[in-house]
Amino acid sequence: MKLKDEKITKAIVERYMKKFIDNLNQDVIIAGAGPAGLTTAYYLAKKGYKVSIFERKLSIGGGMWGGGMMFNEIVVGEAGKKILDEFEIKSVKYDEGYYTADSVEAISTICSKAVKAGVRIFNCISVEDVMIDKNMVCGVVINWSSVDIAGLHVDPLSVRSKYVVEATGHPLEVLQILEKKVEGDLFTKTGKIMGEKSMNADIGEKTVVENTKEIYNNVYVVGMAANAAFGTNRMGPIFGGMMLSGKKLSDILIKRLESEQNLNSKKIEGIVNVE
Ligand code: 48F
Repeated sequence: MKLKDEKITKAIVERYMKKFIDNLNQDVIIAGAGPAGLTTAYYLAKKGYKVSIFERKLSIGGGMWGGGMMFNEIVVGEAGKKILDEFEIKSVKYDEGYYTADSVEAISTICSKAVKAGVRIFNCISVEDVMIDKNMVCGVVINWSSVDIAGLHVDPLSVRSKYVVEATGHPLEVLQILEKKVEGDLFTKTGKIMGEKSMNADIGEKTVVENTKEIYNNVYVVGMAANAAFGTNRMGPIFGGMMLSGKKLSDILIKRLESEQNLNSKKIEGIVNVE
């Protein structure tokens, strides 16, 4: 059989378009495919929810590939090790409460399991704004990252979702936009983004899980973005907190999505007044 070049093109374009169109109305959209966003997405997809991630870069994985200062090993604590075990990522005990893993194995496995669980990852696409209806965030505005990099004046497209997750890490790209555009305050002590504090692994690892929560109507922060939003410390190349934050957020969102489903079925059965 002679391969036809134009058929290869048609296959790619048609299949991509189908994938894109099938993902225009999601349960959850995540901005950023770092370890926190990917872990959140994995647990949600495993429960059967429609989740997609938009990632600015060509490669997914955020800051995990490089371990610490490009020494490609990561450190996790006891709780983080349990998540590595769940993902079947090999870890080695270094000392009491310290485990190490190969960062390449860690992030490639998390990504692979997330995709196999049903997460749709759209790389090379940046989230540049959110959609808001009556003070409720209801989706994101996206564009090719290359449009932004080239400084082209090209209008974006939008994708709807019940919930939006800010997982862009240190720069808090989505929240920075949200802060400027929303009426009223963010759900922080000051009503504004509080900003990341300096490195302290012990505090940062604990607070990243505490800070994983809703920060504006239908918008949740996860991973490093959670600490940067709520004004606590960065933690450097210890990654258990990122995965634990993702796991916590998936639990919160699963509960919220389930209670919404229950309410909808009661409406259909006429138990609850639709008004
Ligand atoms: O930075 P990143 O890895 O965030 P994370 O998942 O993990 C943080 C750790 O890597 C590390 C740390 C803790 O150990 O301090 O830094 O919280 O991943 C964020 C991803 O978001 C992408 C970015 O390219 C990266 O892959 N990103 C950033 N802005 C946008 C975006 C945007 N506007 N749209 C889409 N993706």
